[in-house]
Amino acid sequence: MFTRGNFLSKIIIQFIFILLFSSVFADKSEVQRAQPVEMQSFNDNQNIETWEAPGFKPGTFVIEPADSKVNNLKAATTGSQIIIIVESNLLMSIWSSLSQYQADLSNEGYTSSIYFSSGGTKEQLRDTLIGFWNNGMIGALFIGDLPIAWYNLFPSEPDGRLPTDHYYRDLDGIWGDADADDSLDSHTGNTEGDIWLGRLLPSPLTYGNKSEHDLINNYFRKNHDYRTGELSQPNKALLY
Ligand SMILES: [Ca+2]
Ligand SMILES: [Ca+2]
Repeated sequence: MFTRGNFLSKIIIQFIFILLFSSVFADKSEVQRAQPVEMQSFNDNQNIETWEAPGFKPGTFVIEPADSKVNNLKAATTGSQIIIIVESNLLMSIWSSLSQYQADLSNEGYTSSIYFSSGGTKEQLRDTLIGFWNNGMIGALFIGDLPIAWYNLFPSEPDGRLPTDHYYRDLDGIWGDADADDSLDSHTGNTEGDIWLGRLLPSPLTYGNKSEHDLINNYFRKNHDYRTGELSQPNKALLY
């Protein structure tokens, strides 16, 4: 069952994840002087409505293999597959970073495929993931403005809605929306996560004059440096 306790723990884990990503987006100089206070201000500055994916424009759901646009991206074959889904508008601006990321994953024994997507609903995106999962996907990375799922944890409270990516991790559980207000309100069946999921969502962030693709490219540069031993994580953590 989707109890308040386990849901809250998942939400907290997800927000820690988001906060960690927010710190990795920054330049090295910014990370060196980053303090918990700065991370907190990132969270406080968010208008909860902006989590509706501000650049997201609902419309016809499109998802296609990226190699139809970018010819040096590799397609997954077999093995531990990772699926990377990129907002269509960002694809061409970050393709070299994606190519490096694929090479890094390959060096670690993973296969990966990149898709670009626009429009559609959370249900369509989750159905797509179910298809990938049935063909060996172990995890997925969302980049850019893709549909966000909301869960109405406390229906009687005005701010009872929270975004949750667990919707995209639990692919065989049953998610309900009894009052059809587009906010989930029940979660039953096999509620454990079936894949891992990461989301890089730079559109709510402001950092100097950096564009969304600047922030993503900087993130992947640091990701590559970390995977090749050029960059290490400090022995610090944010707990609350
Ligand atoms: Ca499950
Ligand atoms: Ca609902």
